[in-house]
Formats: sequence, structure tokens, C-alpha cells
Amino acid sequence: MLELFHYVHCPYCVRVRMALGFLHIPYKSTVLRYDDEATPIKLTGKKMLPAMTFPDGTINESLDIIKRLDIKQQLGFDFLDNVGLPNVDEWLTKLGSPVHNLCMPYWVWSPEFDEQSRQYFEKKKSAKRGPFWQLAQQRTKFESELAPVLKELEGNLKPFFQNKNMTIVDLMLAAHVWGLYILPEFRFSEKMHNYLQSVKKNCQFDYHADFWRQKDAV
Ligand SMILES: N[C@@H](CCC(=O)N[C@@H](CS)C(=O)NCC(=O)O)C(=O)O
Repeated sequence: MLELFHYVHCPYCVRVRMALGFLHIPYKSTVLRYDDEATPIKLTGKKMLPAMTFPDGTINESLDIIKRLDIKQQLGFDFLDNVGLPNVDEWLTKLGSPVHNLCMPYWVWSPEFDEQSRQYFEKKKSAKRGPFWQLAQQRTKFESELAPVLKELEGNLKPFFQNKNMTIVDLMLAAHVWGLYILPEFRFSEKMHNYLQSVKKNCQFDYHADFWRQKDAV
């Protein structure tokens, strides 16, 4: 069976989980500790997830994993070709910065982390962003940075991103935005919430399922 090594909060891992769900591909889900450097390095040579073990070896890079899974091209890979490609990376940068600043202080308090991995994560991430308590204090600022980006994104939903059908772009965008569900009292607009819920339904996605599944279940 295929095995996915991932972090529950990680948007790149989430997009792979969404793709697996959409394509109805069964897999073994293995959540690694964030401070476990040895396992990912042993798997692919890099301390980076997601990583997926196929019968002939383990690869990383979420889009490479998804391309390899999507043998029937159900996810619409024409969107990743040069012609007509909406500038996904630009969108992800615009979204990623405020989303990560808002979510990181809360992600570390989810059951994915214990004291040791929490300290590892915070030390690593705050080198770039500043201490988490300061990020949490600047919530209003990050929310005002995010609001126009979400609004613009909403304007592109037809009901999926510039498309009437769901494509890989929706998985990439939704996986980035998804983290906000962890932010206390955050409210999506109705349109954005409905969009995320459609992606969830199409992908049978359950963000935190790994925290609560029985230890012996796959
Ligand atoms: N380009 C990679 C990005 C993956 C990535 O950035 N993963 C982060 C987690 S969100 C990671 O593994 N970070 C390890 C670390 O910072 O220790 C992909 O698409 O898979």
C-alpha cells in the first residue's frame, strides 16, 4: 500500500491528502513529529514533507506526488501547463503570508505537537516571522492583509477557481486557506466557506482525522 508521510497542518501535505481522497486512492497515513529530522532525511534526503512511498521508492514535492497519483488525469493537469495557467504561485504567496502568520501560533497547540516538537517548530518558524506571541498580537493586521486577497479569490470562483469544475488549482488554494479553520472565531464569508466545503466533499477530506483515529487503524 502507498504510504504518505505528512504533517497534519502542512498545506502542501493537505493538497496531497485532498488529491488522494478525490482519486479514491487508499493509503497508509503516517504523521511524523515535526522535530523528527532523521526519518524524512532517510526517506528522501531532505527534512521536508509530504513524502510518499510508491512500490519503487519514496518521493517528495507535493505536485510531483500528485502527478504520479493522477494516472487518469482527473485533476485537470492542463491547468499546470503553461498555456492558460492562472498564476497559482502568486496566489499562494499572497495567501500564504497572512495565513501562516495567523495560523502558526495556533497550529502548535494542536495535538500534532508536544512540548519538544512545539519548541522545535516555533524556533524554526519564528526565525523568519518573529515570536509567536507577537504574531498572535498582530492578528488584526494580518486579517486586514488577508481580507482583500480572500475577496479577490472569491471573485474568481465560478464556483471553482476560474472554472465550473474542480481542478488541481482548487486543491492548492483550498489547502492553503484551510488552516484558517484553526483560528479561534475566524469567519469565512459564506461563499468562501461553501467553496472550501465543496472541495472537502469532493476530496472526502477530514483535516484532523489523524488525531482521533484508533492507533491500530490505517
Ligand atoms: N515544495 C514542497 C514544499 C513542502 C514544504 O514546505 N513542507 C514543509 C512543511 S509545510 C516542511 O516539510 N518543512 C520542514 C521544516 O521546515 O522543518 C512541496 O510542495 O511539497
